Amino acid sequence: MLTRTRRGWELPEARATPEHVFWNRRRILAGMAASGALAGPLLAGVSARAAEDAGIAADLYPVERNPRYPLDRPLTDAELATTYNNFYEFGSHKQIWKAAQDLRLRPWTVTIDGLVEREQVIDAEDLIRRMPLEERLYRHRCVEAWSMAVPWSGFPLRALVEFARPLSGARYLRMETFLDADMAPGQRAFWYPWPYVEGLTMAEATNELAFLATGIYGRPLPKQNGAPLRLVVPWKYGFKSIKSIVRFSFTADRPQTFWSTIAPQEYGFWANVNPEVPHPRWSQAEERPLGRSERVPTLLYNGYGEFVADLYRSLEGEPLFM
Ligand SMILES: Nc1nc2c(c(=O)[nH]1)N[C@H]1C(S)=C(S)[C@@H](COP(=O)(O)O)O[C@H]1N2
Ligand SMILES: [Mo]
Repeated sequence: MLTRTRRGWELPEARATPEHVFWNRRRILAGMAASGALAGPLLAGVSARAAEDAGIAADLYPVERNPRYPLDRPLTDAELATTYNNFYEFGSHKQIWKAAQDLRLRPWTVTIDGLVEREQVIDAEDLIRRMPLEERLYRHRCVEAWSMAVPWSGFPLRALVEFARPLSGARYLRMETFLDADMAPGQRAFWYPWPYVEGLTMAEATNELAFLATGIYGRPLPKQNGAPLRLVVPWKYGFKSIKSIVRFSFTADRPQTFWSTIAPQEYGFWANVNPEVPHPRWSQAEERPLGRSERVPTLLYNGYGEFVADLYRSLEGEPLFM
C-alpha cells in the first residue's frame, strides 16, 4: 500500500532530474548546427530535424513536481525507460525505440467528439499549452511482468475531460492512437484490429491518478514512449496506457479495446493490477523492475489502492483484474 509519508529509502528529489546519457545525441546535433560545421541546405535539414527531435512544446520543460505521489523504489534509469518499450505500431521486438523515430509529430491534431457539448479538433501543441503541466513519479506494471518507475510530465486527464465538456449521457471515454501504416509498419499486420483503442469509465477518467503524459524525465515525450500525448493509468496493466493519442470520444457504451478484441480470455477492459489473479499463461505475483535482476512482489492496484479501490466497490461481479 502506498503511503504518503516519506520513508528512508525513498529517493532524494534530485535523483529525478533528467539523466544525461539519453539526451547527448540531441546536444551533439544542436552543437553541430550552432558551430556552423554544416552549411546551406544541409544545415537547414539538420535544424529541421533537431526541431522535430526536440519534441512538442519543448520550452515548457522541466515542469514542477507534484509531491503527492512518492515512490517506494528507485527511479528506472532514463536510458532503459526510453529504450525498452512496447509500441506494436512499430513492431513487437524490443528495438522499438529506433523504429519509432519514423513517427511524424507535426502536424498532430487531437479530435474530441461523441457526447460533448461541442466537438473540437485541436492542435496537440495548442492543447498541451493550455493544460496545467506537472511532474509525477509513478510506477508502471506491464502485464508481461516487467515494471518501471518514472517521472512523467503532463496533466490530469480530468483537465482534458473538463476542457471537453461531456454531456450527462457520457459514461465512458474512448481513446484512439494514430492510424498510418506507411509511417508505422506494425499497422500492416492485418490480423490486429488497428487503430489501438483503449477506454476508461468516466469515474476512472476523472480519478486524480489518471494522467496524460506529454513528457518524461523533464523533457518532452520521446516518440517511442508515445509522443505527443499518452495515457498513464498506473493502477492498471501497462497496455491500458495508450500511446500517441489522436482522438478522445465520450460514449454511452463501453468501447471495444485493442487487446480485449485480440485475446478476450487474457486481456479485459478493466485490467487492474492484482498479484493474486494470474494471467492464464503466467503468474502476476511478482515483477522484474527494468535494470534489476531480482523480482519484487507485485502490489494490489500496483500500490495505488488508496486512490482507486473505491472505484470498484460496486463492481464486484466484473472481471476487474484481467
Ligand atoms: N498505441 C499503443 N499504446 C501502447 C502500446 C502499444 O503497443 N500501442 N503498448 C502498451 C504496453 S503493453 C505498455 S507496457 C506501455 C509501454 O509504455 P512504454 O514503452 O512507454 O514503457 O504502452 C502501452 N501503450
Ligand atoms: Mo505492457
